[in-house]
Amino acid sequence: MRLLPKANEACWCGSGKKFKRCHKQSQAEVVPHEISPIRPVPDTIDKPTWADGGDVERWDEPRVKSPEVIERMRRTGVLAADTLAYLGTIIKPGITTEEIDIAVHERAIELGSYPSPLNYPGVLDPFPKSVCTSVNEVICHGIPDARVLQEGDIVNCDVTLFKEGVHGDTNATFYVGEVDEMSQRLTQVTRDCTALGIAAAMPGEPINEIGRAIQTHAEANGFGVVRDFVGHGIGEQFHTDLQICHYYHPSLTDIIEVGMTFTIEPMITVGSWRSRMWDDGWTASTADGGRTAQFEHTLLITENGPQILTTPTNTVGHPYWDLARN
Ligand code: HM4
Ligand code: CO
Ligand code: CO
Repeated sequence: MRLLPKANEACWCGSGKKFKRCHKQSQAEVVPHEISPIRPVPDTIDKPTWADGGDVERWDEPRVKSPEVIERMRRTGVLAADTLAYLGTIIKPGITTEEIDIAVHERAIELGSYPSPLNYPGVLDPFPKSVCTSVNEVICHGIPDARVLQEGDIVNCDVTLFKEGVHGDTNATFYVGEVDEMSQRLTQVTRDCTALGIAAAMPGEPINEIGRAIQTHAEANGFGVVRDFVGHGIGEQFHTDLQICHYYHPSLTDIIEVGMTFTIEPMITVGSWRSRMWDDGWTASTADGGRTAQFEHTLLITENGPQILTTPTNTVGHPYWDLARN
């Protein structure tokens, strides 16, 4: 199913104009801008191994967490969620992605936490900023830079904080001013995919039920599911070996257990789900330049089902992804 018209076909919005004379113009590709120098973190903050140039330490962390680790993860999860919720109040046309980074960096420190992405090793260079900001066709891991957000853009902000020896990871896609109907539909379907994936994370079920629920809803709406990036186990490590695919993968039959903590973070596309990497070694965009959206939560599996650990302080009981309607 193809959702976008060809350049000379009528625009999807019903204006009667050709697509290329109408909404295609809001599809100018995102290009790299200047990246400012790395911001320091005071010595009073507890840091992960990579903060000062060390490697990511990988070890055989238990998938089922102790009650004591879970309590720490609850506290860090709320701080990450509060930081993301705050971003929802400052994202407007005219702000740069670097200003979003400054907000996260300063908040993280105020909260006594380390912004986990900062200096995280990659295939080329370490990630140079404190948050990922992914605009329009950028799928994930966009680096905050001098680009000014334009009316009609969508931007995903992915916040991970490290405090008390554990990480909390959450993201949301925000509208920059008013956005076109297709972007609204994409964002709403992605939010629903995240909710359906979370609802499928029941103890005793195979882990691939999560991706099945997400893929079914995305494809029923004519959208694609990114394959190249997955959800992950999380705890004392930012990313453990546990992978959560957002599409149905028949061989991933590990059973979801009470006490597991992992993220669900589907990336949904208007067009092709295939990705391309920018020369910076981090920024992943859609291969066809179509828009993409994402939402993420850190979850704890309980006897009764999934619990969201990345719920902000003052909106308990409200689905967190509603925050993206700013
Ligand atoms: S690095 N966000 N995310 N994301 N990494 C900076 C910001 C980042 C990731 C990531 C989703 C799944 C897995 C990973 C990962 C190793 C292999 C080093 C553990 O990096 O698994 O990294
Ligand atoms: Co994240
Ligand atoms: Co994540």
